[in-house]
Amino acid sequence: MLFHSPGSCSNGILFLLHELGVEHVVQIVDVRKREQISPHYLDQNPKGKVPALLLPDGSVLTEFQAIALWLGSFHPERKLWPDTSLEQARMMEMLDFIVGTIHMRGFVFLKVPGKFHSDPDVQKALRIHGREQIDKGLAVLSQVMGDADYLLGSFSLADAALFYILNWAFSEKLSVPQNLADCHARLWARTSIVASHPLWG
Ligand SMILES: N[C@@H](CCC(=O)N[C@@H](CS)C(=O)NCC(=O)O)C(=O)O
Repeated sequence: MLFHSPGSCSNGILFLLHELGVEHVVQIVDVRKREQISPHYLDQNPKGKVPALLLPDGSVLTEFQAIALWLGSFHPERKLWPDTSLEQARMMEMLDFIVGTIHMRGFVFLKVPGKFHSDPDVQKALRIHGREQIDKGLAVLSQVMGDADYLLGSFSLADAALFYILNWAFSEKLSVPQNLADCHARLWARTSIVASHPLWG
């Protein structure tokens, strides 16, 4: 079972579940309604974040990169998790950059500066800082991707992370390098869920 908030980073994990054809149930934990801090959810996931995956053994797996890696291992023939240690390191490097830097140091400041400070001037400064991190981050991703169809050449776990941050970039009306925008359209074309579906938010 996926604990999911439509429109959040758990969109990337929802995307992967569909991409890999992994049977799953979605439990909505709407962060816009603060459902992530309900005692019931905190009982399952004391971190109070989504995404989280309830595994068949009853344990809960958290953190985007860890969940993506675990799902990728379901279908070794798809080679979503590469064979060599250098390629694996490159994959982690990319996932960590997207989640740890572009999401956590960019979009969090741009979208929810009120989490950090109540002063409107400080919030404005945080938004500017977040925006700079995102612009720099997207430029790096664009350079890494170059002329390829997907971030690391062929489709990989890193594209699931790219998917959710580009959803945010477009909903925030940011400018997105053309090769990333083209990749985003390719990713949408892979999923069976239409963009307007309430699960995407
Ligand atoms: N490091 C976590 C970050 C997850 C995260 O920040 N999720 C956001 C939604 S995009 C959330 O649950 N926010 C609720 C909150 O911070 O209270 C991961 O990689 O999964």
